[in-house]
Amino acid sequence: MPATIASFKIDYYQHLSPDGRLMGDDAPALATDFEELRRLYALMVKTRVFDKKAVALQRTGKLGTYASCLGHEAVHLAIGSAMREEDCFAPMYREYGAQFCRGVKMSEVLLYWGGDERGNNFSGPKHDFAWCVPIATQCLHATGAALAYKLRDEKRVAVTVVGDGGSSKGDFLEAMNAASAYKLPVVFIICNNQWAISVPRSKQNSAKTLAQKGVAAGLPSIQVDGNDIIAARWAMDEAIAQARDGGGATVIEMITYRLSDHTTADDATRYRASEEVDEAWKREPLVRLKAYLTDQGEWDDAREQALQDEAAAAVDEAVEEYLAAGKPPLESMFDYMYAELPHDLAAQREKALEELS
Ligand SMILES: Cc1ncc(C[n+]2csc(CCOP(=O)(O)OP(=O)(O)O)c2C)c(N)n1
Repeated sequence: MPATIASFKIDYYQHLSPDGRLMGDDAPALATDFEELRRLYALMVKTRVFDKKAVALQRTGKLGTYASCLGHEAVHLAIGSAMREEDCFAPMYREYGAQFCRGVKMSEVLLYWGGDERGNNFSGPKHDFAWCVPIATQCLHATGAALAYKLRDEKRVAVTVVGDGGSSKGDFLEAMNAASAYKLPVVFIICNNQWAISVPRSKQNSAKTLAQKGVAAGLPSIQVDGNDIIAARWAMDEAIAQARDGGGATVIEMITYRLSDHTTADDATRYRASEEVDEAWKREPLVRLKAYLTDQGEWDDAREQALQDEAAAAVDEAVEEYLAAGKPPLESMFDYMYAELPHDLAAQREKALEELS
């Protein structure tokens, strides 16, 4: 009979039920920090209002292809609100809520999807990575940044997000392995929204959880209800504190649902049952937190209306700023890749400017 030399379990954390009730009696302190919960709710609402406007701009030809974050707001706000300014975020391409928390401007997100690289030159956290469209490569960037922090003896943490689909990529597995081997200050979030474009979670992997991929790398790994901001933020706080204190990396699989099309170039009705989407709307993060706050006497219709007005005004202002930005200078496409431009590109730059003048 074989001896068991290793076994593992994956814990699942949820504190707020879909109808906004606290479950169990072990909720973290955030559950009664109503000021912070209201702040997070406001940021989630602003992110959603922004998202809706961005889709509308694409539909009217004023924006390029856009990746909606509808339904992911609690995941993103948990990430952004748990990080410190000096930490480093390596996002994929739809974590706007996290980026807004870190000082990225709405107009910068619009510039990026409008095809203008100035949208990557964040006015907020200059040391954060730009959006990463190649799937999962950002995980290696985060591990690299974390290695630098460790070598320099800086108490900074790198945080990265990968999708359920992205968690199948070698880059993700290699990044976790290196983080484990060198005990690096990095947090890996798997944003499991159940779909990798048209491929459902059930066809991506037969493992019970995606979190257990972290177990193979030797990292503490958990699953969290990613539509429950209280659970998601608690998990982020714990993982970031551990990383900052020298305790190494954590993997958090956040369970959520992509309520939108993958991008504005996609039509999810072609591969996804409407019943599934209807069910997912019943678990979405904003209604859940609003119900909880209202039930606690910490939210009401007047506050909601004021917030919606404020969000609409902020988004309108960002759209105006974006539309007024004009074209970037021609030479900018040559200027930021190399410290010293190679001769052939220098010649192309000169010719381009000549032809334009
Ligand atoms: C290396 C690479 N391969 C393929 C693609 C095309 N692609 C873009 S998004 C996507 C699916 C990503 O799904 P997931 O990781 O679950 O993230 P989600 O967009 O659902 O949040 C694919 C395959 C890509 N961008 N990069």
